Amino acid sequence: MKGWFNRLKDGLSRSSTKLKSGVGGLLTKRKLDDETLEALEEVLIASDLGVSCAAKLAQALANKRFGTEVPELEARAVLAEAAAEILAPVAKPFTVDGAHKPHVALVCGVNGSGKTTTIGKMAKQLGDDGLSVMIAACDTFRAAAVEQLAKWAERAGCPMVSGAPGADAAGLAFEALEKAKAEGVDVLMIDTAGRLHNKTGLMEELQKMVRVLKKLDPAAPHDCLLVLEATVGQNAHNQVETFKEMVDVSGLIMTKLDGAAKGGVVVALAERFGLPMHAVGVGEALEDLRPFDAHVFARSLMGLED
Ligand SMILES: Nc1nc2c(ncn2[C@@H]2O[C@H](COP(=O)(O)OP(=O)(O)OP(=O)(O)O)[C@@H](O)[C@H]2O)c(=O)[nH]1
Ligand SMILES: [Mg+2]
Repeated sequence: MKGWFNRLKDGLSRSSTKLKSGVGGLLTKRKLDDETLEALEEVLIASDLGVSCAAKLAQALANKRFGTEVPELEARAVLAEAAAEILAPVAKPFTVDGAHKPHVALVCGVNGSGKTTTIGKMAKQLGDDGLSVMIAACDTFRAAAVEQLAKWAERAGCPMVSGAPGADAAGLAFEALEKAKAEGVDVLMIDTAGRLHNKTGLMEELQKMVRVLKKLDPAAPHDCLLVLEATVGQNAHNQVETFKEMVDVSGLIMTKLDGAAKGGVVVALAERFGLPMHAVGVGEALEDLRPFDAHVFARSLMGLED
């Protein structure tokens, strides 16, 4: 099996290829001047890093090498270092607080962002770490959702609580927490229906789930994870804002970094929201979701070796 660094690097290859050719094209046989720096910022913005991060990264390069000819590889190394600095404060793995029995993680996000798959992968990984996990299939909206989650629960070897199609999601979340408490489970992961920000009904349902969980444990949910897919690029900003208005988003998970040249958005989100980035996904397999590492991510994004 390839190491995680290679998986991430391969996954991010669309993003890094774009950055590599952009940066390389600018720096060949010319000194780093204001014009080049401005063009560099544009390349970074086009790679979804956002205006503010692009300026920071370009400034980092200017500080080191203004007025000199910079070999492309060195330039990318400096940019990666500056990106890693922005990412470092948000690189916090998902942790389970043993004081909570169970630690409740509510997982939300727009349609198809990767919530169910991510829960499956996390359940398996947490189980492998020796924790007992229970999954609540509170996506009662989509008929095939329970079946999909059941497959993951089986793979992870953990119990799943589900209800009839169309059942009240909040009621089911309540039942699941009751059961998880009674059984002394370590972690309860709650899958929810994908929602679009314009569907107020579904958004309100999410708030209702939070309210109902608090009846059994005033501190629950202890985590509210927002799953984002990288393919949406800049739209991820809107998604974070919308969900933050509805629930107390405690951390992010970014999936599908393999599917888009938009990996730079992770840096922009880190800078703008400062929310923990718990994990990143670069594929559909179990081992394709891993804790987020600032250095490794930044180097991979810039197409560099570890
Ligand atoms: N390439 C790639 N595909 C992924 C990744 N994560 C999830 N997927 C795929 O994306 C599709 C949607 O994932 P789901 O987990 O069903 O997404 P969801 O958010 O639960 O979707 P809804 O419940 O319909 O809102 C599935 O085919 C997953 O296998 C990833 O990191 N990379
Ligand atoms: Mg789902």
